[in-house]
Amino acid sequence: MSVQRLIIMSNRGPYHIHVTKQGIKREKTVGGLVTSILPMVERWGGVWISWGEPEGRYPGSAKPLNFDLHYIGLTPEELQGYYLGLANNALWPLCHYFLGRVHYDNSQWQMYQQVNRKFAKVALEEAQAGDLIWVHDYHLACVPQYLREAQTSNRIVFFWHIPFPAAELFRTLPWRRPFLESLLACDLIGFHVPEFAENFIETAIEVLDAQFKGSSLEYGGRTTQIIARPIGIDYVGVAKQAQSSITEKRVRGLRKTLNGQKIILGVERMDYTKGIVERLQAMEYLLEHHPELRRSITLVQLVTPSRADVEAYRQRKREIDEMVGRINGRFSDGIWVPIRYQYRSFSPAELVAYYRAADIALVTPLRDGLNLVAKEYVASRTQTDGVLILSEFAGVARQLLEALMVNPYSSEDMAGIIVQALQMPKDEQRKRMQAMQDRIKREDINWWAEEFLNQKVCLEDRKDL
Ligand code: ADQ
Repeated sequence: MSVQRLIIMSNRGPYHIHVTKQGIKREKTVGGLVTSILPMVERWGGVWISWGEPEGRYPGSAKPLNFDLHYIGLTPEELQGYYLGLANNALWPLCHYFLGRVHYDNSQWQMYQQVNRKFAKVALEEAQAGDLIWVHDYHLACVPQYLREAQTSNRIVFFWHIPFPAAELFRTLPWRRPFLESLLACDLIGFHVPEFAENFIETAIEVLDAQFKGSSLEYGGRTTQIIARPIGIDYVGVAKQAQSSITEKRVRGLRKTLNGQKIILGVERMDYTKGIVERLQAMEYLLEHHPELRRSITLVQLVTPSRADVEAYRQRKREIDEMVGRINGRFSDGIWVPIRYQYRSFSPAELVAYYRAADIALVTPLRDGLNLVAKEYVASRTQTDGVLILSEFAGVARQLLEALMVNPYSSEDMAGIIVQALQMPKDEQRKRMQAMQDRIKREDINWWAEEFLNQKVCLEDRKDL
C-alpha cells in the first residue's frame, strides 16, 4: 500500500517540453530551485507537478527520467494574476525587502488562489498513500490549506527558497492571515538560514497568535515543525565537470581570448535583486579610482534572461545594456574592453568553465535566499585557488564564512574588496577556499535532502530512507 514517493510541486518544472516529429524533447530550465531539487527527485522518484506547456502528464521511465512530469496549463488571465502579478509583483519584492516595488491587487490575489487550487487538485489526483507532498516556494503558499480541506492524509512539507522578511514587512501583505494559515497547515516548513525561520516564527506569533514550542509552531490544533537548512549542490558532479578535459580546453580558450587579464566573474538571472547595476557602478568606480588596473582586469558578466514579460525586468535589462555600453565606451582602448557582457543561458558545462577560468567571483545580490552560484564557483575551484566576494545580504554568507564579505550597495566598499582580492596571496586563497569546499562538500544536496526527509514528521511515512 505504502508507495513512498515524492510529489514535488513548484511553479516551474525542470524541463521545457518540445513536441517534435521525432517525439518529446526535454530542455532543462535555468534557476536555483530546479538545479537543487532535480538530483533529489531523480534519486527518490515520484511526480513533479508544475505549470508548463503543453499541459499534460509525461511519464518518466528509469531512463532518462526516474519520475513523471505533470504540467498544469494556465490561462493568460491566470498567468497574469498569479505569476506576473501576485508572485512577481508583490511577494518577490516584499520578501526581498523592495517595498517600493510591491503592488497589491485583490484580483491578483483571487487568481493566485484559483491557481493554487488547480495545483492542489492535481496533487490530490497524483498522491498515493504514503507519498510525501513537498511544496516549493512562494508561488504555492495556499496549496497546503487546500490539500487539508480535502482531508488528505499525506504528509505535507514546504520549502521556502527566498528570504522570509522581518514581521514588520510581511505584515503589510493584505492577505497575511490566509497566507500564514495555509503554511501552518504543513507538517514541516524549511528555510535556508535561521534568520528567515525566526522571521517566520515571529510573524506567525504576531499575526495569528500561534504558539512556539521547542522547534514547532502550534496553531489551529496542528503542529508545524520549522527548520533552517541551506540547500546544497551536487558537489561531486560539479567538481568532476570542472576537472574534465573539455572544461580544460574551454578554460584555455577563455584565458586566451582575455589575453591574460584577471577575470572577475558575475553570473545570474536578470533580476533587480541580484545587484547587477550596483556591480557595474562599482566597476566604474574601481576603474576611475584605480587607473593602474585598467587593461589588467575584465569583468565577465553572464546574465540569463528571466521574467522578460514583467515590465520591471525589461526596464532593468535596458538599464544594464545602457550602462555596459557607457562604461565600455568610456574606458575601452581599442584592444581592451573592461566589461564582457553576455545575455543568454549557458549550459552547466559552459558555466563550470567560466567558474574555473575566473580569478574572482563577484556574487553580490542586494538580497538572496541563499545563492547557488557562490557554491558552484567554490566547487569548481578544483585547484583550490580563486577568491569569492560575497554580499552580506545573501543567505549563503551565513555558510561560506571565509568569503570576502561586502556591502553591495557601496561602490567604494566593493572596489576596495576587489583590490584586496586581486592582491590576496595564493596561500590565503587556498586556506579560505579549502575551508569553504570542505563545508559545501559535506553539506551537499544529498545531505540537505536527508536532513529534510529524515525529520521525524517525514520519516513516519518514509521507512525507506
Ligand atoms: P535563483 O534566484 O534562481 O534561485 P541561485 O540560487 O543563484 O538563484 O540559482 C541560480 C541557478 O541558475 C544556478 O544554478 C546557476 O548556475 C544558474 N544560472 C544562473 N545564471 C545562469 C546563466 N546565465 N546560464 C545558465 N544558468 C545560469 C532561488 C533563490 C535563491 C536560492 C535558490 C535555491 O532566489 O536564493 O539559492 O532558489 O533555493
